Amino acid sequence: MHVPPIPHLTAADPELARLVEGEAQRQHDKLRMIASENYVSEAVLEASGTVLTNKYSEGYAAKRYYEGQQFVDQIETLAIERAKSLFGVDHANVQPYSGSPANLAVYLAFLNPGDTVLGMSLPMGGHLTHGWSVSATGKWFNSVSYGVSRETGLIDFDEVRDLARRERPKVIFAGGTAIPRTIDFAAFAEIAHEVGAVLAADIAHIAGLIAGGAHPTPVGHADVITTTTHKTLRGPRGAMILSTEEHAKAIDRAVFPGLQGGPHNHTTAGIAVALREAAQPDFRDYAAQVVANAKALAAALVERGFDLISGGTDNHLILADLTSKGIGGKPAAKALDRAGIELNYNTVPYDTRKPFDPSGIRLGTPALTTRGLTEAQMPQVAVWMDEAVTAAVKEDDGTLDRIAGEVHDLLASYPMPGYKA
Ligand code: DSN
Repeated sequence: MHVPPIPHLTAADPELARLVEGEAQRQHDKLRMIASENYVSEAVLEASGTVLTNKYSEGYAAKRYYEGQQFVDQIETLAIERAKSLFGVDHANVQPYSGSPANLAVYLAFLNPGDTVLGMSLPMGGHLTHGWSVSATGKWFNSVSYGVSRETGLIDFDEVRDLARRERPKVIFAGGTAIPRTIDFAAFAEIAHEVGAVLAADIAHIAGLIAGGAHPTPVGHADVITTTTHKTLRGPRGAMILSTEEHAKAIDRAVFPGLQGGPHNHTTAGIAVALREAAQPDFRDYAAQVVANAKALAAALVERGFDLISGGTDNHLILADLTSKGIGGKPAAKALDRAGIELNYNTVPYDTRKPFDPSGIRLGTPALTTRGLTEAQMPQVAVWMDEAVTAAVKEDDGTLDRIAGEVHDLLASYPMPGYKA
């Protein structure tokens, strides 16, 4: 049953309530390994589902375009102060609706259409909004991309430096969506500052690890930092932009009125709660455990013949090329889902297949760590993954269903925030 319970929804709209309950049970029964997903606490769920959704608040605290902000101003200020304290920054904007609008605000703050931006290419592990061709950021700006070395799977800083010197970008993005290794923000900063570019660190995937001390911080290196709030940080779906005082006004103006109208106050409240949780000592244990689990799982997968990009992981994320297993990422991901293991198919660097049918899978350990799994369970997870991939090649649905039952039985001992069996 969903927690908090949803009796009013059940009475008013049983059809929708059934779907919500179904999703809650699905999240309970599956080994959720999509690297960008997690389970928020019940406190975050409650804050996100409040009457704050009723309120318009265009503007910023004490400078709004609507009356009645006696409580919303305090809530947004609380979220801002908690973000500043957690990450040790001068300024925080907690209004971006999600990661893509947060990144768009960076463009609006620092570039004009046609200006040059340097970001990691999407198939190498970057994000659409770091200038990829199909995104507005690739269509409206002159986008140049860096990648990773074919041999090591690591960012090639010689390439980044050469591109920056030649193309003179106004903004350089560091970060992405499929980077299994530590991001060297100091190296990016050296290059950005040599060519007079603004360094934007997109820490969406690793914000929780940074807050919990399990990944080096970009603070002190990056001029501006964007992040979603719902990945390793374990808040509601939303985003923040952190910056030095120097860029505070430009960022605020870009978010509102540049790109957005009223902030989603119920989400701001959920972000405030998540930031408070992330400042507690046990969040450091969680962040360390996310990484320990990923390293243990990566080692067990390598032992079972999986070909991991860069050979392993330093963070929460693993990227595997399944070519040597004789299957594409998409059919493997679908088979794994049937086996109770939820992840996504993904391009791998230098992929010869198409993005909608790529060679790889991407997986991560934030959600299963929140459930309480540790290194002790990771070899079993690797065994299930290997068996499921082999079964997918043989189209052996019986094995997939057997694994799904075993996954279900294991997870019965690990409570899920937001659901009561
Ligand atoms: N969709 C996010 C992810 O899965 O990494 C990025 O936008």
